[in-house]
Amino acid sequence: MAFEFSTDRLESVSVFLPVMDETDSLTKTVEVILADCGDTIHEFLVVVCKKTTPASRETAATLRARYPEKVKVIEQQRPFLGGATQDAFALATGSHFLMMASDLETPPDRVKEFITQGRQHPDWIITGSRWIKGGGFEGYSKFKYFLNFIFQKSFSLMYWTRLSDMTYGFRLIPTQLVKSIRWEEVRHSFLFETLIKPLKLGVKVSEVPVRWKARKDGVSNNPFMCNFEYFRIGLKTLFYSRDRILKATDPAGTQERKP
Ligand SMILES: Nc1nc2c(ncn2[C@@H]2O[C@H](COP(=O)(O)OP(=O)(O)O)[C@@H](O)[C@H]2O)c(=O)[nH]1
Ligand SMILES: [Mg+2]
Repeated sequence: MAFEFSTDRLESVSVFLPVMDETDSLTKTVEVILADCGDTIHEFLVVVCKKTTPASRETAATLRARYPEKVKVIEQQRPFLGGATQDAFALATGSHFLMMASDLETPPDRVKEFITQGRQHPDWIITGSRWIKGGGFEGYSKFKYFLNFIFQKSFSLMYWTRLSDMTYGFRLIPTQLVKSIRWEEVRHSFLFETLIKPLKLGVKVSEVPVRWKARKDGVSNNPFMCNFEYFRIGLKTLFYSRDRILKATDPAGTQERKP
C-alpha cells in the first residue's frame, strides 16, 4: 500500500538554494524564477555554511535586501549538501519543496515546468532527467557520463522503475513528505536518497527533461570518492520496511520520537 499523505494542491513552493562559491549564478537563479513564477514562490531558502565565500554571502545578503519578503538566508547546522537540505526541510513552510543548486547546473528556466506538473500531480515527485528525450549533458566528463549511465540502469532494475535519472538534484517534492521521512545521508548521496525512499513508500514520480550544462561560476564540491556512498544508501534502502523509512510519531502525531 502506498504511503498516504494529504497534499492535494500545489499552493506554494519553498525553493532551496545551497551556496558555496556562487555569486552571479545565484542572483540569476532567483531572478529567473521570480520572473517566471514569482506568484507561486513562497520563499527562497538560501543556505550558507562556514565554507561559503564572503562574495557569496554578500550576494545572498543583497538578494535578501532586494526581496525581503521572499529570501531567507540560513546558517547551516548539519554538515555538507545533504545536511544543508535537511536544515531547509525543517524550515520550509510552502506546500512543496524544490531542491536545486545555485550554480545554474539546475537551469532555473525549467522551474515553471516543474510547477506546471506539480499542479497536475500535487502528491507526486517531479524530478529532472538528463537521460530522457529533451534532456542531456554538456561539458560532463566522459568517465562520469559512463558511470552515471551504468548506475542509473542498475538501480532502475533493482527498484523496478522506469525512471531514467535518480541522482539529479533538481526535484519538486511535497513538503509534508520530506518532513515525514527519516533521512540519513549528509553528502551528495542525499540527492539519491530523496528519490528512493519515497519510491519505496509507493509515491509516484514523473520526469521533466533537463539539459545539464557545466557551471562557469565556482567549482564542484563533490569529492569523487563520495560517489560510493550512493551504493550504500541505494542497497540499504532496498531492504527497508516502511516503518524504517518513516519517522516515528507520538500517538497524537505531533512530536517526533527520539531514536
Ligand atoms: N550550503 C551548502 N551548499 C553546498 C554544499 N555542498 C555543495 N553545495 C552547493 O550545492 C550545489 C551543488 O553542489 P556542487 O558542488 O555543484 O555539486 P555537483 O554539481 O554535483 O558537482 C552548489 O550550488 C553548491 O554550491 C554544502 O556543504 N553546503
Ligand atoms: Mg554543481
